Amino acid sequence: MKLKYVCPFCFESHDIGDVEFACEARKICGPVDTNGNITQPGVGEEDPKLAKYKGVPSWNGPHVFRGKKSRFSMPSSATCDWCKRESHKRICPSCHNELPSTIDSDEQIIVALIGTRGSGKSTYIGVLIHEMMKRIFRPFGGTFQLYGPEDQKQYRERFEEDLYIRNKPIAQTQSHLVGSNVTENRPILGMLRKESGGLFKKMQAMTLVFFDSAGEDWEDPDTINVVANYVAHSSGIIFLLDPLANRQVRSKIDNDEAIRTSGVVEEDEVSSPSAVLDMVASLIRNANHIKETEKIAIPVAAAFSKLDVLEDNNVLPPGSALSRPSPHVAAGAFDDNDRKAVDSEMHALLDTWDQGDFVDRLKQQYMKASCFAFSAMGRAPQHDGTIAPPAPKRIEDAMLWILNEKGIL
Ligand SMILES: Nc1nc2c(ncn2[C@@H]2O[C@H](COP(=O)(O)OP(=O)(O)OP(=O)(O)O)[C@@H](O)[C@H]2O)c(=O)[nH]1
Ligand SMILES: [Mg+2]
Ligand SMILES: [Zn+2]
Ligand SMILES: [Zn+2]
Repeated sequence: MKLKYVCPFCFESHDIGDVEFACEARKICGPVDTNGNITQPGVGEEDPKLAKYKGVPSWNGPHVFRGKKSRFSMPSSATCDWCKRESHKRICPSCHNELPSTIDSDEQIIVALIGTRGSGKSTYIGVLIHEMMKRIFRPFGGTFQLYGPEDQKQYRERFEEDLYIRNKPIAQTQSHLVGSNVTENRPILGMLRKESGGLFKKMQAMTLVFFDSAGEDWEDPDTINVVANYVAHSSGIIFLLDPLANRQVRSKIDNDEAIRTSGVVEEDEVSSPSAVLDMVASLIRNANHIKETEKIAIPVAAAFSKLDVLEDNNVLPPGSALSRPSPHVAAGAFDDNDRKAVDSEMHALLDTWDQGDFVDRLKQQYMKASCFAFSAMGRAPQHDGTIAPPAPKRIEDAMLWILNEKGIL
């Protein structure tokens, strides 16, 4: 039984019965006079919470009210105190976004994506969601769909149109918070449905929540609080690193063009991965009251992006495990031996790149951590900046590992 839930939009945690409702009869609803008659049907109500979330000065929405008090379950409907009509539209008491209808029943998996500017987060989410819808879960007896129309719209506008239609890289993600200005950066929700194994097959459904943070959010102590809740409540962390940010790696690559078009933000310009890793660990420790001496139980995948550039420029050792295609989907099962081979090869590479301390810190802070490498696009953008439709490599590995660690595959 769920006693708490985390809003997938603002990542605040609430008791299961702590929910508000928005009137569904907006056109006829309105404030009432002393006799209980509606005075101005359709005027709606100012909603400062939703306005704050969306980063706009004001927002006019439907009337918001509470239902009967309930401690151990979430009420499924409530009666509007203005128009007396029943509403099933449950909203988060903190941000007033409409909660998914499965919030009180299905498991929710927040996948926190962390990485400094230019590490490849937006491209990763854009291509991963596409691949999850088309291909990745099929051999596991599962399907993945975006949750609702707003998720579909946001996915199309922010990711799909650039990557798959206009064939250009995604623009730098804006921070949620610039000075005192908030801009909306709505997480994208998807539904993973899967038949459980065993004798009595049962349909499992879970909501996957992806939040595309801006690289800057992880560098600035002022903005970090925005993302603190999000990492603290995550089921898994995917920490993206751009190997090309490392000077040692760049010195091994003659192809300046590939480095230029791959949008590299050099290591001196952004916080070091180890520093971000430590900062994230202390955010999680503070929020979840975990002692310094204890390791954090959230699995962390340290995934190195832009693998295509390493491959095409002979940075990888001959016979490299990273160059092999990802085996999990073809096998219909998570191949842990392959995961271990990739992990140890990445450790060896990081040692030669003077980044061995990163792995040490990772293992010190987190109980379960593993290194991965992938390419979201499969190739560097052309010299005019355009990209061919993404042909990803090993993009599923980190995600499948986290789901496997959670016992979902
Ligand atoms: N070669 C290559 N380049 C890539 C790949 N994925 C992303 N890039 C390049 O990396 C740049 C940054 O990618 P983004 O996905 O925007 O990175 P981000 O982490 O979202 O960056 P911020 O939004 O600034 O935090 C893009 O302009 C791409 O050109 C890849 O798989 N291969
Ligand atoms: Mg981005
Ligand atoms: Zn909320
Ligand atoms: Zn009403």
